[in-house]
Parts: sequence; structure tokens; C-alpha cells
Amino acid sequence: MTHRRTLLATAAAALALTTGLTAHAQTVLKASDVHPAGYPNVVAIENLGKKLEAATNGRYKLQMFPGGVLGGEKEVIEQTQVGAIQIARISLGPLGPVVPDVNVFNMPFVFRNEAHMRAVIDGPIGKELLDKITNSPARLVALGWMDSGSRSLYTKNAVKTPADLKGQKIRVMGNPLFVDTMNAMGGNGITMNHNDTFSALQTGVVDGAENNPPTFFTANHYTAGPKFYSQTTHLIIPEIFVMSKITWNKMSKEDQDLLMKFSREAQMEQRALWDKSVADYTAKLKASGITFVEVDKKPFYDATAPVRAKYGAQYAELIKRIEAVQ
Ligand code: BDP
Repeated sequence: MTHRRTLLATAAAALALTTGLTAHAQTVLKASDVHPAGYPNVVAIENLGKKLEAATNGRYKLQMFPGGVLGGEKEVIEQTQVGAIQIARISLGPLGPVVPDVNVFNMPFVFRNEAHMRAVIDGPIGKELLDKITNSPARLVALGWMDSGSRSLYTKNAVKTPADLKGQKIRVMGNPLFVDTMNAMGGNGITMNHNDTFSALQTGVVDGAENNPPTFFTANHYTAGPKFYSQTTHLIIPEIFVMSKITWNKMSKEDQDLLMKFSREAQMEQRALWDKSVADYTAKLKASGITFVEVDKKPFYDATAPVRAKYGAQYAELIKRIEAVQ
């Protein structure tokens, strides 16, 4: 190739690029997660973004902000409601104060075990709850569920009965339901953002917290004081990912359908990654010297009956249907 021809080719390529860019305006979807890069939920949402980008020839591009850099989940929900964040992956816990109907899944021991919870979110009740969120005044569109295993206690002592929690300040997620739950379990529930919990544990502002093994490990809470992981499994709360309704309403029906399809796939992909991560991080916690304690759940189940009565009264029919799911 002569020098002149190379120049022409370069100019043509540059022109093609510019035309390409102007022909397809790109919508950037800012996505938020409190978990670090590599966490199952983060990976599943990133992959959803890649599929959406490919299927729309780059009209959409998802930009993931992991590690809570956009704020705690309460703030992230607010930002998503006003359209400053487009996709929020959050626990259902902090959504309770915004969409009270979801609290039925946030109640202690409402699911028999994780398999029961999965059967419920995969079935008609799961779909109904997603629709309730979307149809609520919260200005959010519920895209899909994710797994979060079971939450158990991590403290400096082994907790086998409610008496073992006496006088202990335990960090819980921001929802009065969880403060009531922890108080009923024998401790003192203190709400704060996930990303503030590490220093609260380290400085003794709280004596312990409660979460699943992957979070206990990846948030480094296991290095901040707790020595025991007491398996009360008192909460089996699904995660959820939601879109700002402001963004959703600007999408074509076709693009909305694509997003819904990839959301369902993200839900399933996260589940496979999740199961592996629970096994991996449980092993890592044990290798780091954390003692896993078997707990008789009955005393905790009984102690939290008033919480289920208080928050569940208005959902009696729904709770019966949940219990009937096999
Ligand atoms: C983790 C959830 C995350 C919550 C966190 C918490 O994945 O969404 O923010 O717990 O305790 O299990 O705040």
C-alpha cells in the first residue's frame, strides 16, 4: 500500500466510526451493588449488560459500580427512584420501608429453608411480588430475584440460645422489622449501611452482625472481631434488582422485552454462581479460624413469633400460600 492509500483507508475508517457513533446514540445504564467486583450478583448483572449491549448493537451499555461506591442501599434506592441510578441490585430488606408489601419475605423464619424460598420466588408468588413492586408508587420496575442464602449471626461468642445474645449490639439492615427481629432474638438490633459495618465491628460500636457466608467473608467482617458463626438462619431474604421507572419508560417495548429476558437469565446465572460461592467462602471462613456453630432454631423461631404476628397479620392469606409451596 502506498502512503496515500493508507491515509485514505484511515480516513475512511475514521468516518465509519464517527457515523457509527452518531447513528446509534448510546444510553448508559449505571448499575449499583454494595458487593465487590467478582461477587455472584455483580457478575450476573455485568453479563446481563453485555447481552443487552450486544442485542441492541450498543444502543445500551451497562456500567457497573460495585463496592457500594454509589452509596448504601437506602440511598441507592432513592437515587434509582429519581433516575440518577438506572439499575440497583439490593437486598429486599431495605426495600421494605419503601414498598411495605415486600416485608412478607423479610420476616424471620417465613421460609422453611432455602429450597422453599427458591420455589416461592420462581413461582407465581414471586412473580406477584415483583409486579407489586412495579405497580407500587415507588417508581421502580422489578427486574428479577437473586439468591442470598440464609443470614446467621457472627459474634465474639457462640450463640446457641437467645440468652447468649443478651446485651449484644447486633448490626441489622435498615428496616424496623429487623430491629424487632433482633430484639426478639435476645440482642439489640442496630441499623446501619452494609459498608459501615466493618468499622463498627472493629471499633466495638456493634458486637456482631448477621449475614450469609459470602458477605461475611468478602466484606472482611471476619477480620474485624467476630470468631463464631452461629447458624440460626433466621432470615432467608432474596435479593432483587430493580430499574428506575424513568429509564424504563424511555425504552421501546422491544428493548423492555429484551431486558426482561436477560434479567431472567441473570437470575438463573447468579444462582449457579451463588451455590459455588457459599461453598467456597464457607471453606475460606473455616480456614481463617471462624467456628461454625450448629444451632437449635426452635427457641429463636418461638422468640420471633410476635414479629411474624405483627408484620404478617395483614398477609395471612399470602403466608398460607407461601407455606403451601413445596
Ligand atoms: C447482603 C446483601 C446486600 C445487603 C447486605 C447487608 O447481599 O444486598 O446490603 O447483605 O447486610 O447479604 O446490608
